[in-house]
Amino acid sequence: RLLEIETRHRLQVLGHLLPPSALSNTATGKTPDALKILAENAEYYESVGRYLAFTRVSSILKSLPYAVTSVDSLRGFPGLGEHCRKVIEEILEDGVCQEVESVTQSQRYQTLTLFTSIFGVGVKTAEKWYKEQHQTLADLRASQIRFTKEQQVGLQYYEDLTTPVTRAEADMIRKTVEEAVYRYLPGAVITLAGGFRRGKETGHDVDFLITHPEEGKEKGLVTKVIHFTFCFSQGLMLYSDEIGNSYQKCRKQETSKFDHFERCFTIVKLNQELVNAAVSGNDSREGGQGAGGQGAGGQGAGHRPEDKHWKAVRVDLVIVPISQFAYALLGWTGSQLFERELRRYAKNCKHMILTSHALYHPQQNEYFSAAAEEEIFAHLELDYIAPWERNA
Ligand code: DGT
Ligand code: MG
Repeated sequence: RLLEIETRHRLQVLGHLLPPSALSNTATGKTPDALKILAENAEYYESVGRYLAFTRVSSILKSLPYAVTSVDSLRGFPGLGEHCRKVIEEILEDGVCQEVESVTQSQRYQTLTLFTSIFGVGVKTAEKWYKEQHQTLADLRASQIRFTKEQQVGLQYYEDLTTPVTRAEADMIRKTVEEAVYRYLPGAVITLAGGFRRGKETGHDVDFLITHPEEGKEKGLVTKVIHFTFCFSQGLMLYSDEIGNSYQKCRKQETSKFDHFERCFTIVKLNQELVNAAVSGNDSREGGQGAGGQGAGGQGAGHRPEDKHWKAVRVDLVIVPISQFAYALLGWTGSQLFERELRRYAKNCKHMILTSHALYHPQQNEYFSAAAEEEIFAHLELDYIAPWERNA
């Protein structure tokens, strides 16, 4: 339940709890707190258990509406193991935790943090490159590595893709998506999900769910519509990876980690002049080209920065049949930790499997339909938790 507490108090709590060194760790442009650093480091050693243990405690601490001044006040906290206690105690006493300091100073941590921040690079690949003695983006660019298509664009637009996307930018992209979708599928419903739906002002990407009140009408939207209009015909698309719907109601799919919606992971050109104009209340758009508008053929971030009026932005488009929409909305609103905890609760406490498609009771072989998120919480016998309370 603590994970569900409103998180607007996070910074206040962190300011009390953590040393300036942890707060101002800008090695990778982030300011992760001490336990988050240990969580990341555990992830880099593929230790899922330790990653989750640190992440959960970190999230709980961030959500507390008061400052932590002694470890004793944390007695009885869910998931607070000996290791976390020691870290918190050391920080409270000395203002710094030696373990965290040595992790942040280690070359391995710094390199893996940098490499995993590249679009298309996971821990395994980052580790492999690190073992091959690469340490910087320049090393990678100068290497003989055969990059995947994702990694190529990840490196090409690295600066843009690691610059947070603002709400104004997300709104502008939404207009472009709407124009493309309504042209082919009037009556479609487009919903901004992910962190923006949780009230965050910035995100690393923009997530949209697209559905239609008449089930089946949404089929093929990605390939037939978005691909040819929103993307290539206007030269707005820098990268796209399309996947067809592969969902079938069956036990095997309900236990799969991934979802099976038709979707398109893209990187688009966002015209920043139009965003600036919209922000200053002077939206002079003509013809409605929200994203891009600079014509085809991106030169890559940083090519001629003074002439570059666009920004590469990651946009995920997920096409959802209306009967699964409530589940998709819940699954794609996040946060990732919130989703993980909710699914864990469903499994351990209710013996049900919750996915972005359905809620399923394997023993009773029963599916629970839901027309809105509220109904899913009711099926799980939980009070409704609003999106802005899901920032675990
Ligand atoms: P952000 O973009 O930095 O503001 O953070 P979020 O919370 O928007 O995170 P994001 O965009 O990675 O994902 C949004 C939610 O959607 C998150 O809870 C996890 C979920 N999600 C993302 N990718 C997938 C996927 O491939 N399959 C499923 N089932 N869920 C996903
Ligand atoms: Mg997102």
